[in-house]
Amino acid sequence: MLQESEEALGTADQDGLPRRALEVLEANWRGASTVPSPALYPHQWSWDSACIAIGYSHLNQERAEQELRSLFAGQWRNGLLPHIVFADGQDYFPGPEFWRTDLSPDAPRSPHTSGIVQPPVHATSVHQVYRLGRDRARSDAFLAELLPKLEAWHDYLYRERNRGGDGLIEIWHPWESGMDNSPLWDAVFARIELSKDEVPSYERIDRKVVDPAGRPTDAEYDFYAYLVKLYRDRSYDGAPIAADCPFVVHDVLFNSLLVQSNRDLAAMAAVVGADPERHERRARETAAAIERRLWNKDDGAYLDRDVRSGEWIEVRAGSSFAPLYAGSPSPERAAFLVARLKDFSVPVEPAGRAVPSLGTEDPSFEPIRYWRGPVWPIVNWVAYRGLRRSGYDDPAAELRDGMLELVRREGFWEHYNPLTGQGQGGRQFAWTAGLMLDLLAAQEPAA
Ligand code: 2M8
Repeated sequence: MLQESEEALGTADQDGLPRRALEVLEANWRGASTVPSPALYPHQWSWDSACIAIGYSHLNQERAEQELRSLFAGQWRNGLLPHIVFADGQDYFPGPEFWRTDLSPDAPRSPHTSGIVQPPVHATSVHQVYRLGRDRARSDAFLAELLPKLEAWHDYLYRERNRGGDGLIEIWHPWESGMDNSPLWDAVFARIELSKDEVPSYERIDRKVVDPAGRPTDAEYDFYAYLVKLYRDRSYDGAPIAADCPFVVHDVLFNSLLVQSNRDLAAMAAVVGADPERHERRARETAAAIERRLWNKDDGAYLDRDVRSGEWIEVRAGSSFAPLYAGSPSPERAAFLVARLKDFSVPVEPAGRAVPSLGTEDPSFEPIRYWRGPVWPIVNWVAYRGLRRSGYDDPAAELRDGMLELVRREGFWEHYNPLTGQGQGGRQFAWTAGLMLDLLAAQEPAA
C-alpha cells in the first residue's frame, strides 16, 4: 500500500515523506483512532483528528472514516463536540476525573470526554474524506451517518455561542482556540483577578514528558484549571457559563474555519438532497461578521476581540491571516493581507517560508514556548489554503515548500523553531503527519 500511496500522491521523489508520515500515523493508531503524540497526548483530540483524517483522505479511506467516527462517538446530546475523547488508563492532565462531565445530562456516559470544544474544521474534513473516497458506496454510507452529527455540532455553536446573534461565535477557554498559551490571551487573563483559593488543586504531567521551556507556565495552567472548575460547578450548562465565564473571546481562526465548514456542510446537504440554505446563510453571516467586527482598520489586521471588555486584542498572531482561508476579505483587503503575510513569515533554507504563531518582532515572541512564536503546521496549512483560494499560488507554494522542508529535515514534530527550524515539543506528531500528506497531495506533479 505504501508504494501505491507514494504514486497516488505523485511524490515518490520526496525523500520518502509520504511513507514517513504514514509510519507516524501508524505508530499513533490505537485501534479506532489516533493519538496526537504517544507520551504527551495519549487520547483523541478533536481538531487533530479532523486534520489526521484530511491526511488519510488521500490514501486510506477506511482509516479516515474511522478516525472521524470515533471522534463523533464522544459527541454530546446537545451537539457539543468535545475537544478530547478519553482513552482509559492514560496519564494526562486534566483527565476525566478533573473534567467530571458526568455532571452534565448531555455528556455521554461512555466514552469519557472533556467539556469544551475546539476549532470547527470537521465538516471540511468529512467533506474531503467523502469526496476522495474510492469506494463510493462506502462514502455514501459515511456521509449519511456523519451529516446529522455535523449539523448538530454546528447547531450547538450557533445556538449556545452566538450571543450577538450575528453569527460571530465565541470561545470560553484558551483551549477552545487550540492555541493554548498564545499572547492573544494575556490581556484577557490580566483583567481577571484570580485568588489562590479559586484555583482547584491539580498536578501537571506535561512538564515531565517534554521540555518545560516549551510549555505554558504554571500561572497559565492556574487559569486553565480555574475555568474548567467554573464549567464543572455549573454542570456544563451553557446559560450560566455564558453569564459567568470571564473568558469570552471572538477568535479570528475559529470563526474563519467555521465559515468554510458551513460551506462544506451545505455542499454535503445538497448531495443527499437536503436543503443547504441554513448552512449557506450561516457561512455568509459569519463571513460578514468577521469583516465587520474583526477587521481593525487602524492596525490593518484581523484581530480577536475580548467580548467581556469589548476591547480589541492587539496581538498579531499567525492565525490572524485565517480570513483568507474563509474567503471573506475583499480583493483589496486580501492583497493587503498577502503583503503583510510575506513580511510576517520567516525564511526556511534552502527555499520556502513559514508562518510563525507570533510575529518575530513582537515583544512577547518566544521561539520555543509553544503558541508564543513557534511554527505550527496547522497555522501554515490554513495560510496555504487561504493563499490558494485567493489566487496567490506562488506565496502559497513557498509556504508549502517551507513546511515540507522543515519536516524533511527534522521529522514530524509538534512545532518548529522559527529562527533555527529545529523540531520542538512533542515528537512523532500525528496531525503534523496528516497535514503534510495533504500538502504533498497539493504538490504540482514534476514537469
Ligand atoms: C494542545 O492542547 C492541549 C489541550 O487541549 C494541551 O496542551 O494539553 C494544543 O496545541 C491543541 O491545539 C492541540 O489540539 C492539542 C493536541 O495536539 O495540544
